[in-house]
Amino acid sequence: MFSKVLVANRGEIAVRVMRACEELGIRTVAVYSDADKHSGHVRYADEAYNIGPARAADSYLDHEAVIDAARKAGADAIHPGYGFLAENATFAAKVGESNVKWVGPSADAMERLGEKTKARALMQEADVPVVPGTTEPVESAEEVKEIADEYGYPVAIKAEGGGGGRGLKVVHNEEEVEDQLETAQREGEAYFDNASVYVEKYLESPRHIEVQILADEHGNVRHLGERDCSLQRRHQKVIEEAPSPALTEDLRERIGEAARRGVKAADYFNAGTVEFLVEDGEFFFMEVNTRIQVEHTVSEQITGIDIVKWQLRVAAGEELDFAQDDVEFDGHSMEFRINAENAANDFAPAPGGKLETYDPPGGIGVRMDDALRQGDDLVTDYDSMIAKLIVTASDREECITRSERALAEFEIEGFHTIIPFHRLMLTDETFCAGEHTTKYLDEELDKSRIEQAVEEWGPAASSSEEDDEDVTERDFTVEVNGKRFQVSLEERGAPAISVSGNAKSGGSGGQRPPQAQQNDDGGDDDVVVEGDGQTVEAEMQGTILSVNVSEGDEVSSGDVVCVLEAMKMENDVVAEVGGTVSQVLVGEGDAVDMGDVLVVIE
Ligand code: MV4
Repeated sequence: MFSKVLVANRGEIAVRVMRACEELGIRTVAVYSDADKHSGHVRYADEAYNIGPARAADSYLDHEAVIDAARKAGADAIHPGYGFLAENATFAAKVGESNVKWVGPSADAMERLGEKTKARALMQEADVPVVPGTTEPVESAEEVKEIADEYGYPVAIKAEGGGGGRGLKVVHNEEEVEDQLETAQREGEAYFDNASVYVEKYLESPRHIEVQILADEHGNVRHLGERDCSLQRRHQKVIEEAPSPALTEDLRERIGEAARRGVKAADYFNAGTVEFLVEDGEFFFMEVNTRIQVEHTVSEQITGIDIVKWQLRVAAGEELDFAQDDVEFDGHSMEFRINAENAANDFAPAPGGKLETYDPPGGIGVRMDDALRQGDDLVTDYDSMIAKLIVTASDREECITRSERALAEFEIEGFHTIIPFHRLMLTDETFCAGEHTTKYLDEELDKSRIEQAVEEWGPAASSSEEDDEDVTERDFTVEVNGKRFQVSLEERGAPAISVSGNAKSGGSGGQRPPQAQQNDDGGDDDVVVEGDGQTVEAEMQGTILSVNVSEGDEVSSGDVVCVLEAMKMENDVVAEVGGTVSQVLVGEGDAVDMGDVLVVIE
């Protein structure tokens, strides 16, 4: 086994890999850019090297800088995580040449599967169903039309180097062929330095199903079941789960075996993912991802197999020690990507900010993969995903209720996250029924429901709309007849005042600055209290059961002025100070809001 591994990545995946190293007794080396000087992966590692400026091209993507750090550290292997250099065959080859082990497939296998038409031909050869279409690049509009005539419109024109929806053009009729072909070629050239394109029959509403593979250098290939990643927004996955709610046992078995066959035919080793489109009970190969993926976690949860540890063992030459039949699937798991984005504003990434509160959930079935701590500054240079919540339970139904519980526990303050969006999905009929396809978020979900969810579960909406009105909100913990209540009091038209100076939480006689007070229920029974009397206020919403004082009465501190029924309990409202009752503003049976003035004592 290796003695020291450099992790050429950042954030949660760097920490994930280091955790596996830790358990295997391997020392860990972090690399970081100027933007990540204080990031979690640097904190976690045994040693760390600055590899350049914030710009990824000058740091995390700089081949020489990464290899140089490995040399300085004396690392014997490099794990690339996902993204950055993970699928760069040139870099993988360079690592090998520098006598450091690449924790991943061979550069040759990466190349074989990186070009889409090559991969399609290879899979077809291995008897893996591919989407009907070409296994050779096409050059002319005539060729596209011929294929479309054979399979029928719509067809997809895809860039050879494509991925993530870039360089994918859908053609609905003959008139669109010329333009779309040109666009696909142009995008392929611009994004992937490769103008070559090919054509497939376009499936209108497929599910995205991918199979996790582990393979060693001795010819053993195992699959760890499928993941369903159909819930995507603009080609970004948001929730992934295993197993898929859309597969029959028979389809599951066939798709898993097809993935094994394909990977075996490619002479592939290490971890990998074979992606499929599934529609009407049929599955079609789409592409292979030659790296660990963000959502590997859900496969780990239902199989109990540590995929990252196996990546390291396989790279060190070890043989997989379990047969396909030994892989047992147990329960259901969902991964929620916690992105710092505002779902109500087209998922705009947070502009930055400090993690003022970070209090992740715990308890049975809850796994957090993250790299941050409360107080950290948000690093927005690379990715908006700040953490992953992975929830596991005995079946999908329990997984959904457990996920609702876990997401409700999750407290993050300082910027928006997509937690409200996840909570919406867990109440969404289509998602809960497991009937969503890859089109669902972009084409079917009503946007106003997202806005509602953010309003309901997002960061307290107080600031922006109400700031100009001088609203001070103060939180109190009160015990009423031994029961604990958390209340927030809103004070309108008042200068900000500190809690310690003015809060009187026990009774209802909180002192206000000597100026006109106004309650804020917006109703027609607004009360203006003149002068500098002591107000007795309702400390929660409820109903007045009885009023025990009249105007002109003398009261002493501790006297009951009225009884308020709230939350099914009768609460005595007492005077905090003695004096003369100058105003009684409520009567028996009145409904009052928290903060309403009940009685004034001069
Ligand atoms: C397709 C397809 C339908 N038919 N190919 C999108 C990303 C790229 N890697 C492949 N993609 C698709 N290819 C054929 N022949 C539909 C998609 C697609 C999609 C696939 C997986 C997950 C989400 C998606 C959203 C839109 C389109």
